[in-house]
This record gives sequence, C-alpha cells and structure tokens, in this order.
Amino acid sequence: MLMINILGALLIAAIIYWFWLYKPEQTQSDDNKVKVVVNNGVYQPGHIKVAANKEVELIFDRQDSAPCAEMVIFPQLDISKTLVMGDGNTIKLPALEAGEYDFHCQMQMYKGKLIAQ
Ligand SMILES: [Cu+2]
Repeated sequence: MLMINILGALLIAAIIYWFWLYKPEQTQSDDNKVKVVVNNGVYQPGHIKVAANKEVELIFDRQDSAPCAEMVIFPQLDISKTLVMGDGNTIKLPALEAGEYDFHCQMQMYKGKLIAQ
C-alpha cells in the first residue's frame, strides 16, 4: 500500500514537472538553419529563434522510434511531415512574419515553438 502511494506521488511529481516546470532549451540561429533532436519526449532545442522574413530550414533528427515522435505538425503554417529515423528530415518553411509558431507531434506530447523576430 505504501509502495503504491509512493509511486502515485512520484507520478504526480513527474506530471507537474512535465507540464508546468519543464523549460525547453533555447537556441538562436543566425542562418535560419536549425537541427532539432527528437528524443525522450522533447524537441531539443524546444524554443528556436529565427530571423523573420527569411526562409527557415529545420533538420529533425529523430532518435525516438515511438509512434508518438513520428510526425511533426506546424498548425499555423498548415505544414506537417512524417519523420524517418535519423537526421534525414529537412523541413523548409517559407519566410515567416514576426511571431510565434508552435510545432508538435500528433498527440501534442512533443511540443516546440519557433520564434521569428
Ligand atoms: Cu506524440
């Protein structure tokens, strides 16, 4: 019984960490070309700053074979792509107006943000 309580408390702590406390790694790109590693439930970096009004190239390196990691979706841009294992996933985005653009997997467990400025 005690064991179950401890597991429950750990699970709650993990959920709180995941949804409220986790701060994604940030990166800033000068040439608008960024490599993003997909593994362990996070995009690394998760927050990507790029220059606005300039085409963006993202190279996704998928290390997680779970189906959850299979697709990346940019809802505001109406772009989605199925990712193969490894780093052969290049996504070219049009020049973006300044603003924030989300990207996530189909279940929204993996979440990232593109910040054009
Ligand atoms: Cu997912």
